Amino acid sequence: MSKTALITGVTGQDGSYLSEFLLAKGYEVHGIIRRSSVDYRERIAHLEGKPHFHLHYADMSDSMSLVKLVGKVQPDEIYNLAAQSHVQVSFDAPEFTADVDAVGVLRVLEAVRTNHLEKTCRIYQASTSELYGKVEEVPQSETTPFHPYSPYAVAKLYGYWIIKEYREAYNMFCCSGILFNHESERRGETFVTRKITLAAARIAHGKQDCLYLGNLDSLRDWGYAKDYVECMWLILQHEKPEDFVIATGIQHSVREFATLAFRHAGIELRWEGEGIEEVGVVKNLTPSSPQEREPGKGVKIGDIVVRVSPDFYRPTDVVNLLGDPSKAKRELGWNPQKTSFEQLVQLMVEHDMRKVTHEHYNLAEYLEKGIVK
Ligand code: NAP
Ligand code: G4F
Repeated sequence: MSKTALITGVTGQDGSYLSEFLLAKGYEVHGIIRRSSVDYRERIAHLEGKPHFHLHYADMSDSMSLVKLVGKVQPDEIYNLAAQSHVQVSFDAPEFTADVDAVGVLRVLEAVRTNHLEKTCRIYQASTSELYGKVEEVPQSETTPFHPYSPYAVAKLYGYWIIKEYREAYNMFCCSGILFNHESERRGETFVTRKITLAAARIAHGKQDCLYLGNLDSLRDWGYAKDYVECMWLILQHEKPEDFVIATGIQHSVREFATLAFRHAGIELRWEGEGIEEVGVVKNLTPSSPQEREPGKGVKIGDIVVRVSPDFYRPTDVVNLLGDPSKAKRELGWNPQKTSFEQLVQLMVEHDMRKVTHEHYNLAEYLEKGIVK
């Protein structure tokens, strides 16, 4: 008998990879989409129409839609990935963030209880390393105290605790994956990694002059999203409901990410100045770089291609995330370093080099044809 999964946030980076993963395992996959004036479903368009993939309209801020849908689908597993997931945006829209990211979790749990599925339905909650916020120890593990440091993190903290509460109060199989940053070619374009890889590709091809970033010193433990969705599934297959840190155990700064991304785009950078005055200058162009192939087009040695802008500073910023994935390694048998940092940056840059040069680039079509993984 195949299992039935319901994914909230199916149109997002993780939702699209998880859908592919579960379909490959033989699941019947149901996803929640929300009404929008434009259809923005390019990450899952290649799955639409497949016999075991189904989409339904609902919204995390609408309990009735969730109750009805859970009753209709009768899922064995729910993956609650839906969220206003951008930390900086949460400072501008804190109430919406709390409604979706905090109360939304409660609505999912209550939808399961209302439909009397609490004994059979397992629930995965997309918790986050942002819970550690103003970190109290490095590296962070399942026992590190939380210190949320943004409206997003505070909302996610409620999600974490309400999951734990329902596990203890009602004996439900509900768990948090405390995931550290994970990126991919499908990452939203305003998160720092994707913003950098797209800009490096555009700058290399003479389509953008300069990239403006915020805190270059910020440290993150970056992994590959495609590797991380496997863990979401493993957490729900574990014999008992528990929370797990999912991370690589390796840390890099935003500056290091940018240096490597530009290098893959054929631009060697050197950094000059400090703080708001810091700039990334073109030190060298590698022989295979687009500029070398098309003389006169694109950047030159000595050009400033990265600048710091206070627009991208946050009122409070989380600056030292490093996860300890020992428990996931030991108890789930998960390999935290399947895709290295270097491979991750390379695959994102290669993808964005193709995106900026192919006039008719279409993610949905490329996923369908297997050109983008
Ligand atoms: P993402 O790409 O931003 O996707 C978020 C998803 O949530 C989208 O499908 C979005 O739908 C949906 N959503 C937002 N508000 C909704 C609402 N009111 N009702 C229904 N759906 C709604 O995020 P992601 O990177 O895949 O992350 C998945 C989850 O993991 C999120 O909860 C995030 O907070 C958490 N997380 C992510 C990371 C990471 O590094 N990626 C790390 C730790 C935790 P639309 O397409 O309609 O906007
Ligand atoms: O890429 P970011 O926006 O990701 P952030 O804030 O770490 O959040 C992501 O990861 C969390 C897991 O820890 C998830 F829960 C969350 O949903 C999301 O997926 O920023 C990373 C760092 C920050 O310190 C930020 O200040 O990069 C710094 N940064 C520097 N310049 C920038 C920029 N961030 C963005 N988005 N844009 C910049 O120009």
